[in-house]
Parts: sequence; C-alpha cells; structure tokens
Amino acid sequence: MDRNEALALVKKQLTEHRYIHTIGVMETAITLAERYSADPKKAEIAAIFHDYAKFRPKDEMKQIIVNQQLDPNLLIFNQELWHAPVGAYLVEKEVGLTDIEILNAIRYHTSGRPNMTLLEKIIYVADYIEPGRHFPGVEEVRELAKISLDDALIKAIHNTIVFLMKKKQPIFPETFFTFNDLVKKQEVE
Ligand code: DGI
Ligand code: FE
Ligand code: FE
Repeated sequence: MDRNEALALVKKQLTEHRYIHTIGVMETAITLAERYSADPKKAEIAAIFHDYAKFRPKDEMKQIIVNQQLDPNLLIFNQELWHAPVGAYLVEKEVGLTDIEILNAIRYHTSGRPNMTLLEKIIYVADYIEPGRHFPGVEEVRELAKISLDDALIKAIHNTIVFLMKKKQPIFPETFFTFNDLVKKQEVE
C-alpha cells in the first residue's frame, strides 16, 4: 500500500489534530528507520495506522477485546491502552494489512512488551518524540534517540510511568515488564 492511499484511509478515522500527529509520527519513524537500519516502508505504514482505533467507541473496543480474546487485563486498566491492540485487529480486518511486524508495532505502541522488535521500538519512540509533542522531558528523549534507540525508549517508558504515578493512576503491568526487560538487557552488556 502506498503512502497516500494509507493516509486517505486513516484520515477518515481521526480528528484533524490526531491526523497531524500521525504525519509527525510517520516522518519521525522513517527517520529512525533509516538511522537504525529498519525497513522505512514498514515504519511508514505502521506509523500511519498506529492510532487507527483511537476514536472507536468504548463499547466497540470492549467487545473486540472480549470477542477476539485479547488480553482481558486491559479491561481493568486505563481505556487509553485499548486502541493499540484493538487497532492492530481492525487494521487487519478493515484495511487488510497482514504483515505481522507492522500489526505488532501497532499492537504494542502504547504498552510496549518484553523482547520488542526494532520496528516496535521505532514506532513507540516516534509516537513519543514526533514534532507535535511538547510535554516535559520530550527534548531529552529526542536527543537520546539520535544516539541510542534503547536509551530513548527506556527514558520514554520511565517518563510515562512517572507521569502516571504522579497522577495516581494504575500502571499496566506490561509497561513495567517492558521497562524491566530493556534495563536488564543493558545490565549484561
Ligand atoms: O495514542 P497517543 O496519545 O498518541 O499515545 P499512546 O498510544 O502512547 O497513549 C498514551 C496514553 O496511554 C496516555 O494517556 C497514557 C496511557 N498509558 C500509557 N501507558 C500506560 C497508560 N495508562 C495506564 N493506565 N498504564 C500504562 O501503563
Ligand atoms: Fe496511540
Ligand atoms: Fe500516537
């Protein structure tokens, strides 16, 4: 699928603001793919569709989680987490994408997971540092992303966990598992 076709499909699913965010993630993901020797075409498509399900009604997402037997734990955590795995399902079903690397990059773009692939890391970091993001700490992650994708990813997850804790929000276990996995791997290096 080419870029313009993909963008036209996703535009219908998103608000103007979220569409502009998507373009930012796309451009950032391609840059990171070139920098870290991933497939820029896969990065482009995964980025374009990463927030495909962002505006689906809560009830529809809940039904998909139950009926498609996605992680039932999702239902007892922040519904902000749902659009990632539900998005992977819908992008396959409605758009017809079948590339498992692309689908997994969409599936894990919010929580991460242990043993993330290069493409999954790129989409996670690109989502965090795209030029439209302005939260505290983002500039540090942008700088890290020029040197080490793993260091950028660890910092982004660290910031997300601290942000949620400050708001006294529960942390999805996969987010911690992702952080632990990355940090443990650096210990043995
Ligand atoms: O969809 P985006 O806004 O572009 O970014 P995203 O997919 O990373 O979603 C960010 C939202 O998800 C944000 O509101 C925080 C929330 N989130 C991320 N990780 C966790 C989480 N919420 C909980 N409860 N636990 C998490 O581990
Ligand atoms: Fe998202
Ligand atoms: Fe996003």
